[in-house]
Amino acid sequence: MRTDHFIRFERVDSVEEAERGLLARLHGELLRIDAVRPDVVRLQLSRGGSFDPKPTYAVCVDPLASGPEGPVTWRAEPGEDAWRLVTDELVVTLWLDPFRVDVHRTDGSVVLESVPDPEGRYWTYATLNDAWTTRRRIGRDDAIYGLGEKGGHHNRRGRDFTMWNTDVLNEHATAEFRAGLDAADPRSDMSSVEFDPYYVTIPFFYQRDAETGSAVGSFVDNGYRGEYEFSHDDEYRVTFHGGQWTEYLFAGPSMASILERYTWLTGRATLPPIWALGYQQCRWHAYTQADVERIAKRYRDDEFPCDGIWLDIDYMDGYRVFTWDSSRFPDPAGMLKGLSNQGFRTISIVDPGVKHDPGYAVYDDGLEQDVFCRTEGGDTYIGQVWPGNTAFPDFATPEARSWWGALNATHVESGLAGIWNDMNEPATGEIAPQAMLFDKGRAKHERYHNQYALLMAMGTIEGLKAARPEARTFVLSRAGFAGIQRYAANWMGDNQARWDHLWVSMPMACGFGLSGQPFVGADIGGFQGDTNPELFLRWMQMGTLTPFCRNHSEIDNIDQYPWSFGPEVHDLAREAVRLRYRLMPYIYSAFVRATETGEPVQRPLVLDHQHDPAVVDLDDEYLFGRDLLVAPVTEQGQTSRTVYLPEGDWYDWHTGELHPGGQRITVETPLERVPLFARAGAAIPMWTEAPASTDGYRPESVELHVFDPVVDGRWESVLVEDDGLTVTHDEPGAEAQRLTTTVVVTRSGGEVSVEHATSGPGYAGHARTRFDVVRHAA
Ligand code: NBV
Repeated sequence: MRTDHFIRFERVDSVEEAERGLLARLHGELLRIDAVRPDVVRLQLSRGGSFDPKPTYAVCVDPLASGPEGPVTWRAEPGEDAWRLVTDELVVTLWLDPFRVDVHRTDGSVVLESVPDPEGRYWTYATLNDAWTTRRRIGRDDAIYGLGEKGGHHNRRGRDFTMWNTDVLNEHATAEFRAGLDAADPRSDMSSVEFDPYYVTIPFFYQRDAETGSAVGSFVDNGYRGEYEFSHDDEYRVTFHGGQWTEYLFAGPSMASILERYTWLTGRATLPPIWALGYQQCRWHAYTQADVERIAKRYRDDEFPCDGIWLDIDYMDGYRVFTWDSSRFPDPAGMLKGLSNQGFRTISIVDPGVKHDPGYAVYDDGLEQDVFCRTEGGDTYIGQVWPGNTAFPDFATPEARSWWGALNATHVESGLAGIWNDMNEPATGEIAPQAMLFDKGRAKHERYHNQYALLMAMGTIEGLKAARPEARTFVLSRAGFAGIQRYAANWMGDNQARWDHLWVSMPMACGFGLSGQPFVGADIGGFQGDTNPELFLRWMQMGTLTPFCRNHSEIDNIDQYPWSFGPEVHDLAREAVRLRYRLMPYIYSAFVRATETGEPVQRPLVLDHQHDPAVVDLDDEYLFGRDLLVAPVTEQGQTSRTVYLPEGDWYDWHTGELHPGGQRITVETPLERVPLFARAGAAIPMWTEAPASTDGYRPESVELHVFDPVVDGRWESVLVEDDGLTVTHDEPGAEAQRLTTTVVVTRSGGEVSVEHATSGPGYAGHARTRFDVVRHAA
């Protein structure tokens, strides 16, 4: 029997060579260190003497199956003081007494170094009341990136973060956290851009060494509440309040390679339907069918491109999920058909909470099928959401996921194109969620809380695929966990109509992108509070150059349609949206790359320019795809701003002026445009015009905008074309129904040449007969 429940892992009792690495025994527990890929290792510590076979649903491959490089070569080196696990790229040192783990690259550079406590004792891991803590070395000027959706600057160094999916604007959900903070702490103000925690949890981060610019990565596969403390001078600490310690360490040194490995483990986004990349019209408002039809007609009359019309909670009958309010929507199928005839897709919100309402079919059936979460005493757990008392599907069970999938499948039979999942932190209003147990009452709430949205999206996707096996799926989720990119896009929840919230959506989107989720966007215009013409326009100009582009605002706000602010804003917003549509082939190809490599669509400059110290803290501009640099206007009345251009040469999109990189320049920001630059050497594919929507748009030609390089070299750009809607692009190998065009721009002895070659079997409906090469020269 244990007498001390504060377990300090102080000494290793024995070590042996195991299937893929080392197996050690210490303090009655097991420690496994496995070679996953040449530059990735996994550390696992047991509880109660055995390993948790599936800590979370984040990892979707067998980590011990071969990676893309083939079988990993490794060897175990026994020793007196330490055992070593050596791969082609890593050396893991397991020190026996005192126990600690250090990881180095084979060139001796540090990946992880354990840090002793103030008494000089190394525990590496310690558990107290089931909470694990580890301490490691960090340089004072090292940068930290990732952790998914977090507020504030994209370099997370100097701050502490909590991992607990939270309905940010719910004062009950945030009370405990806020109470623990000093009133002067910016994170105690729910409207602050540093508020923490947020809706999404992704326990994955990068540490960039200030001296060498090299990066390492860590992903802790644990869904319990956690804390990352990056505010200490020479060490960082990570704590998880339950579960086991399962961690993947990535040696880098490039951030791109770490991201490739991380998304190999947790999966990559599936290719979205092309309409999901168009402009989306959303608003929380008690619309009637006639209102919705009027808005759609207005977009078409105004020749304002738009692909998606969204329905928020008021389309339902008393907030009962999977119902329609028939007084306001007398003929949903007819409405959806009419919208679809005009080239619109319609997306409806579906919250997880099922109204506690005996007699309501979904509730009755859920009870009968036993798919709701229970309390310890066996009651159905009840929270408070829109419909009042609400039951929550137990998405930890496959039965509940399938049940939910089938409900979604029936729901979209009306003609809905996609599903919008809100309140899936899960948000339970005034009632704390902790009494909500999972897995038929067998699992504590804490084990699944952060995974709730991920599991919900899994169920939704299962249903959507069954309903329309040939179609790509689209789900937008507010909450999420590592791996959410496999099933859903994320929007950044309830932001505010404020300039600082416009700014923070950049580092937030980049944090998502670096954490495996490329399909993200903020509510354009700002959700909470009334926007104003200038803020709305500037947000549209930025939002149209982000992965997910949706105008959304809260009920009772002033109207926030593009036409709500007079003709000038209307025209300029339309110009911004038209540019997005003209760039669609480029944006689409960037998404294809994201699905293949994990490379984000919107990303901080540090990802592509990791060794440039000038971009380490730069987060008021970003790259959109590989070749466009966007520097939004983030302040009211701003008429110019400075822009840092990284290595390379950059063409001002609007004036054609060429600027060498590696310098900060000042550019004018008149109301009609935000600074946008194209990389010299790039070939940016564009449609020749902006269609009303992507629906049925099959142009005869695509323009290849070539930005002439001014130094000798070779540049490659890739365009992928397919039908944009079905899964035929995903057939194996050469069967994939798509066309891939590689454009090679070469400059040699001052001469620029452009060549392009297309391969692939094509796809149904392909109409392009030519490319028009448009040259941009200095
Ligand atoms: O469904 C209403 C809103 C929705 O518009 C918003 O986008 C979500 O983030 N929802 C939150 C619930 C109400 C929040 C105050």
